[in-house]
Amino acid sequence: MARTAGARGIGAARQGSGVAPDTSLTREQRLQLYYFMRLTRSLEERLVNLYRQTKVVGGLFRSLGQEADAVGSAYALRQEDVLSPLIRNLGSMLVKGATPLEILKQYMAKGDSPTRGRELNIHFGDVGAPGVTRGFVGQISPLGDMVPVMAGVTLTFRMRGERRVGLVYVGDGATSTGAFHEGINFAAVQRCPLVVVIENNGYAYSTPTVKQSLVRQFADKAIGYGIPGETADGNDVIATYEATRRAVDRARRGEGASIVELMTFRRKGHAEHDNQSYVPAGELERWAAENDPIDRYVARLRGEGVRDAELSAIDARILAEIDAATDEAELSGIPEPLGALKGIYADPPAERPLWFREGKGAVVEQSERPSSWGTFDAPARGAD
Ligand SMILES: Cc1ncc(C[n+]2csc(CCOP(=O)(O)OP(=O)(O)O)c2C)c(N)n1
Ligand SMILES: [Mg+2]
Repeated sequence: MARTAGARGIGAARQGSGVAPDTSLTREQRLQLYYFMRLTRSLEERLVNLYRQTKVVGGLFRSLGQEADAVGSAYALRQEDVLSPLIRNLGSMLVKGATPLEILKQYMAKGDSPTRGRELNIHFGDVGAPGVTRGFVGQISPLGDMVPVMAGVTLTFRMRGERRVGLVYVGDGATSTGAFHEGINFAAVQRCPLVVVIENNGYAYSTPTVKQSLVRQFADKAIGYGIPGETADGNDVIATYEATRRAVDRARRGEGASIVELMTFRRKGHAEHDNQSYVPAGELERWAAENDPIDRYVARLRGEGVRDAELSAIDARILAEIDAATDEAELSGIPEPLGALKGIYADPPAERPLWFREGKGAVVEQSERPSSWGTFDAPARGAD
């Protein structure tokens, strides 16, 4: 990725002994991949603590076991590229510049969170001019619908002659929607610089992948759209990065859309409330013991000469960062009720908008509502 370590505090790169890295990533960048995976996991663990204290508003979605797929794929993008994440792409958003403080405030629906308490979990975006914004689109819940949206976003890149790329994530379940098909077909035909990452994590809620599709691999669907498709090990952060990078480079060269399928496993339920009773016995334990993306990457880094002390220092820095962000987020206030009207009406409003119907519920209005309650506190038309 074009981004270099720095703002996030990974120490200056130092050359270690041991096996030479087998990709073009520098040592500093390889440590940064570790940093983002560990940050994702630790931040989600903190969110679980807060959830159990009832401080999280709404559901909590984990990406346990999928950190390599989220981080490695997003790392293949440049700052000016645009990413469309899903609920299991906290790691991708962190790579693109989302901060733990924003995430914590957003999950706790604080008044100064990115959506001011009006949306939940990681449903927020930051898009606009390249270089000014971080380039992640606010996600919507209907599965697959971000594919046509990102086909449109990347069509504008092509039409303006901008060498920017878009990346949209879909789960195995989302591939069964009409929106996925329409969006990817449009992107293919229009040669949009779009990378469609299919996160094949074994389940769509309680539906196993074998009941989702008869294709052997989701990357095989690419043939039907006339675009390249590749399957990679989604629990190997380097393999994920390299496969996505190939698709990103192709798109940037003007060669159009492609599919990257990342093989991974959802080790938690759909959300925290889901006890995964439908998962065969032993499957979760097997993935945790044999195919944890962070454990695998740590083993690899050690083989390349990274010392445990370096990794522990990164872990300690992450913990301090999350502790500070949690303290700050907890101190933030809840949203003001009338703040719900901000951004809904023209600013300044042309009329005093009411959020209840005048003349209804008269008893409540007389006895309980303070004066001006129910109206946005704005001058009436012509007041100036
Ligand atoms: C069109 C549509 N149908 C159903 C849902 C309800 N729903 C939300 S997430 C989900 C499962 C998604 O599975 P997958 O696409 O594999 O993503 P994963 O959760 O595994 O990351 C379902 C059925 C929805 N949001 N949109
Ligand atoms: Mg899935």
